[in-house]
Amino acid sequence: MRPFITTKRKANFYFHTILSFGHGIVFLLFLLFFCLSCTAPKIATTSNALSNNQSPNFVVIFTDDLGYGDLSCFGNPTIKTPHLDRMATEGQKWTQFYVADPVCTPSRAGLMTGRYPIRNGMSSAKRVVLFPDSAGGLPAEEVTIAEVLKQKNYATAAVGKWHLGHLPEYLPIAQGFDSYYGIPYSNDMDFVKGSPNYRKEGKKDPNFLANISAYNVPLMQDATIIERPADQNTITRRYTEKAVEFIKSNKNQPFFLYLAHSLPHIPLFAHPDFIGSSKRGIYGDVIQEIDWSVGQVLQTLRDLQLDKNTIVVFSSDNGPWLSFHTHGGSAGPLRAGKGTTFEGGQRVPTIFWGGEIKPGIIDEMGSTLDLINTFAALSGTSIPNDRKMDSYDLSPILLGQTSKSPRVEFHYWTRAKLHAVRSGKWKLHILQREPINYGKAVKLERPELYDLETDISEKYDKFDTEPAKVAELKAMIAAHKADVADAMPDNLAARIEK
Ligand SMILES: [Ca+2]
Repeated sequence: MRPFITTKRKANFYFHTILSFGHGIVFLLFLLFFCLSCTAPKIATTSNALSNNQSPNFVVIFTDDLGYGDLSCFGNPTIKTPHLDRMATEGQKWTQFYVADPVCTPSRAGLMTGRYPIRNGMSSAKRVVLFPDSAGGLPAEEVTIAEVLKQKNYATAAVGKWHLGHLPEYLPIAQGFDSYYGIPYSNDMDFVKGSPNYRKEGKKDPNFLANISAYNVPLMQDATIIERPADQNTITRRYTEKAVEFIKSNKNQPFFLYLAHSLPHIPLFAHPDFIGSSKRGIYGDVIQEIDWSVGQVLQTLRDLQLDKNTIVVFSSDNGPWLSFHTHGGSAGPLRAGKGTTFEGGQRVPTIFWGGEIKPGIIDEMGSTLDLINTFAALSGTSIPNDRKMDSYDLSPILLGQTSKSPRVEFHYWTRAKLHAVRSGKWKLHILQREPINYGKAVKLERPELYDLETDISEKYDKFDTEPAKVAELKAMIAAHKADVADAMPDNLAARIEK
């Protein structure tokens, strides 16, 4: 097995620090860290792993632009998601789960590394996400979930949308994945000039279907383009087949599958079997096909008797793209959507399933940032300790050993700016981007304070009546800004020179 640290310049990763015995203080700090990390979570984890006599498998099913209100089990009345509903009943449904940024690239960088994108160079004031003319990607020195799990020789596969760099040195196979099958950036990129305007046509017809030739997006196997334009009508089905094939061929060893659907990001496409299957137009058809796909993955795990030893997470990379009207999703009761730091942009429908997870509805805070630490705890691997991490171990709450999440705060970043902070039930906004799409961010003349427990829709500003809370959250913002002052420079904005 390829030792992951040497696959690229992973300078100063944790073992280096651990072995620096000459540096007494560092070693003492390590001992302290080690002792602290040996409390409840690690013990629990070990027993879980031992009961199955094998490290648990992990599957992350990540959708693109799916809103908080788009699944039946999160309240949608016209989209049917029986497989996800069953998954939520058998597992844990998390109602306050956040992504690291309200758009694709930085959100994915947060999930993969457990670090706010401002730290890892994937947040930029100049560009929102990576594009086909981008020269950059997730820096090589960042440590991904796949690389963490490679400490225990996990088989790893990325299937679907990547969007952390399409050049060879940034693709999944350079970031700890054994294989990659999917489209390297968004499915609306490489637009062919002269094709119908999706925004215009989609507003007229909830069932409008683009021609796949309007988007010259490549489908890749590892670092090779195998189809262009990708046939997006069959893409969800083919991702599913690849995912099932990977699980079957690795059933006898620990594996990590990252299945990142490129839908329901516009343009919307579904297999003919699903066209017209919902009352919600093509958007609903797309979600129902993704639901079918989830069912295929979970049934494969049951059939192979891997369900008790596999943790599956379902989530979305950001909120719904509201400017596409019926072709965008719904944030349910949450305010605004994709591109904003209101709840609709960053709170996503999330389900954990499998293994020893205790079924229930969790109204505590969690984040995709926490997956790397949680998976490390459950697998007995380590996350980097030579850099600042923003990841909490959620395994004690997943396993029912506690009802409290270790995450009690969240910082809302986008485009290299801190917009808001949440502590407990309180959220303070200092910057806002207007509700739909990518309008200019506005610095508020005075902050706005919302109680997210009694006011989930961020409607009733409590700034005037809670001065002490405002002061406390302002102090948190100042402390967090100071803490990220040593962040990596913008690695997202560089363009390929022509
Ligand atoms: Ca997205």
